[in-house]
Amino acid sequence: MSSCNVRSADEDIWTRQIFLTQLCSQEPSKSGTAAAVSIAKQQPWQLSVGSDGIRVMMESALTARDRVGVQDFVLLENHTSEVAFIENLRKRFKENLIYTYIGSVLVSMNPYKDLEIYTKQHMERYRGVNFYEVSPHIYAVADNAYRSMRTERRDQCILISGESGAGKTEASKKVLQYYAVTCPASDHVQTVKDRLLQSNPVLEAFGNAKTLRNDNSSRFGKYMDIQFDFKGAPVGGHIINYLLEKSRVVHQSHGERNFHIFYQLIEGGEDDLLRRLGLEKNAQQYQYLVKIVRKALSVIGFTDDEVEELLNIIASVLHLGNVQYGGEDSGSSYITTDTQIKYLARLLGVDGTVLKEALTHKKIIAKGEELMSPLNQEQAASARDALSKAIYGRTFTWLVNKINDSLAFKDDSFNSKNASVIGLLDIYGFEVFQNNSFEQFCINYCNEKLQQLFIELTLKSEQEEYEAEGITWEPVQYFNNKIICDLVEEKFKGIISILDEECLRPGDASDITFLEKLEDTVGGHAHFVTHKLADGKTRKVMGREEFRLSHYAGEVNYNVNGFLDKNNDLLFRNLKEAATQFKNSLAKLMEILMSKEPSYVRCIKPNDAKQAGRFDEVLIRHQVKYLGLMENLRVRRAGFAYRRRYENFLQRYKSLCPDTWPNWNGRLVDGVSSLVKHLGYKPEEYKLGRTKIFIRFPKTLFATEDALEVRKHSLATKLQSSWKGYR
Ligand code: AD9
Ligand code: MG
Repeated sequence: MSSCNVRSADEDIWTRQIFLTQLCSQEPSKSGTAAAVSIAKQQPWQLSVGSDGIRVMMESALTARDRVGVQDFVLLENHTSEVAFIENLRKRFKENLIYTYIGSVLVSMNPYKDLEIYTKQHMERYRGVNFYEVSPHIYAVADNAYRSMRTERRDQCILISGESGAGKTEASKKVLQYYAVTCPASDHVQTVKDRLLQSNPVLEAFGNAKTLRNDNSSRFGKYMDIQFDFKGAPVGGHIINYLLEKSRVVHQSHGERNFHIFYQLIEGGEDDLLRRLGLEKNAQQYQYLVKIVRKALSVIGFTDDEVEELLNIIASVLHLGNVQYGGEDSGSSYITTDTQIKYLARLLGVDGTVLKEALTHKKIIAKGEELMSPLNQEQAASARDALSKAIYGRTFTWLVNKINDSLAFKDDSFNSKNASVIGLLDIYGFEVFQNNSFEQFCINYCNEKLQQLFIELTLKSEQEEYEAEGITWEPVQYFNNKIICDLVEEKFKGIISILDEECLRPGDASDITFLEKLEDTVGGHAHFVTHKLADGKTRKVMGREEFRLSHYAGEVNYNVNGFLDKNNDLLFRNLKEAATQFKNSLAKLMEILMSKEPSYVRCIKPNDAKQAGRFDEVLIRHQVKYLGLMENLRVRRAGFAYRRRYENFLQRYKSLCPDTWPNWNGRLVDGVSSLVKHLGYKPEEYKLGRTKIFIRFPKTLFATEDALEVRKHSLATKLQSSWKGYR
């Protein structure tokens, strides 16, 4: 009995196919077993061939396709059927096959458990190997982007999208790890690799938190450039961060937590450190984590003093949170927690009296003179919160800048402008909560922009490919979410412009007047709804402080409470930089991404319970819908389901035609042409482009695959007899 040491059914089917293809391309005169053994020796996988082995392998290769589904959705028989799409996902998920392609787009299901598919051996398997010759994997995407960058000298970007908890951050870490292990290294490069890798635990400690949807939710968006030199070694990096959810510092919804670093510090800080910071220990649980973060900070190049400073600031924010107020009869406020002020003054290096005044008064300018006007209890508490948020936000920016300094290109002999770049985008996923505020509005707007980019670029590149190959095709209808992007960002008439205008307007501007302005300006828009109906009546199902946007991913009700304050940060009033700044930085990001060749990873969350093995069909169908996967598939299939370069096609199927077997020496296109004619392809079933064959229907390809199996079967029977003879 033969055994084939494979790790999954998916790999099984592919390794078998590759094995058999190679077997068929051996010289016919060579003994079958000798051929099989020599092939097995060249493979990374273990293969032992027994007397009835080859026959068994082939039978299972055919049935495996039914069991594990297709590894590229374009090969689905019924490509317009959502049911078939979901069924394929389900089959594969059950077999722990979390990756599936739509052409070159990778669909990734979060397994919620550790799979043995990220080992060094796996990395090696994907290194320099053709996309289609190995089973789908995030490493294949990483490797493909790397090789395109090297061979075509074109900057690349890998765009990872999906809702909160779908696996974006994990995917981006896998990509980074892949480059760290497989790219060439020298001493300097090793330092860069270490720093790139260590930037993750640091940013996650300060920028991630437990939410209802994800225990390690990124509360900021991240775009990271990895720079490579002409040898393909990573020599630098740069991170751009987007909109940290600062409000989490002072408020967390029920069941959610503050940023990880606070717990790591309190629960894992050494006793004398906590004493210095005026903090009390809680538990031992995080001892390990705070050490990881400290180690990571030191790898990145933070000095001990800088780490201490950073922890001082984190402790200050904790102390600020404990500052309490009392109220005077006059309406002004005073601080009741003097110990906190004592620690704060020391940690922040400011005078206690000045700090107290700053936390209970605001500066106003009257008749050209600066005066301190007292705040009432409520105002003082929000000034305190605003200070906490501002300190934390600025610290985060400082941290990112420090990481960027440490990742910056140091080698004078090489100009960073000559570096090739792979960008990695891991941005917060689309969010719908019970109560959605300004933060969700920005996050979901960002997702709209990315979806638009996806639609434009997938369509564009598909069209470009047909054009380059000289193939005509019919464009596909799809929902273009530009209409929603415009609703949010259009100059003067868009939601952001109206919000900015209200922030700038002196007098009685409030969240409610903002909502009223929205109703006046965009009230008739097909994707915008409030409680007010066109005939003046009210829509009962909606609150009076809400507006609803019909996003491409679903409907979200936003509560306008706090929109003005958050847009126009209370403490550092800089009216030109508010949601507009976010809008501009997103526009810049789109520019960066457009200038690169994109690869896509579309992450899907299998259930809301964060559990392994649970396939929640309703939830998954919703994501398939809003990620536009069916549209993506339709576009991919609009012309042709399958395409392959002539040399690869010929190599795989040449044994099926006497003209091309064992070798074809003429022009590749002529070889392919003879081959498909011999196979009986009808003219409407395929087209020959400049470098590739395009096949319209999967069934044509399956028939060819089956023919290949049959041929191998008969060859195997012959081999089996010779195997017996050999023994
Ligand atoms: V958010 O928008 O930042 O809230 P992400 O980033 O999409 O979200 P994340 O990558 O953090 O989600 O994944 C959530 C959790 O799912 C991880 O903490 C892991 O426990 C789990 N996960 C995700 N991908 C994998 C994987 N490939 N293998 C195993 C995974 N577990
Ligand atoms: Mg994340």
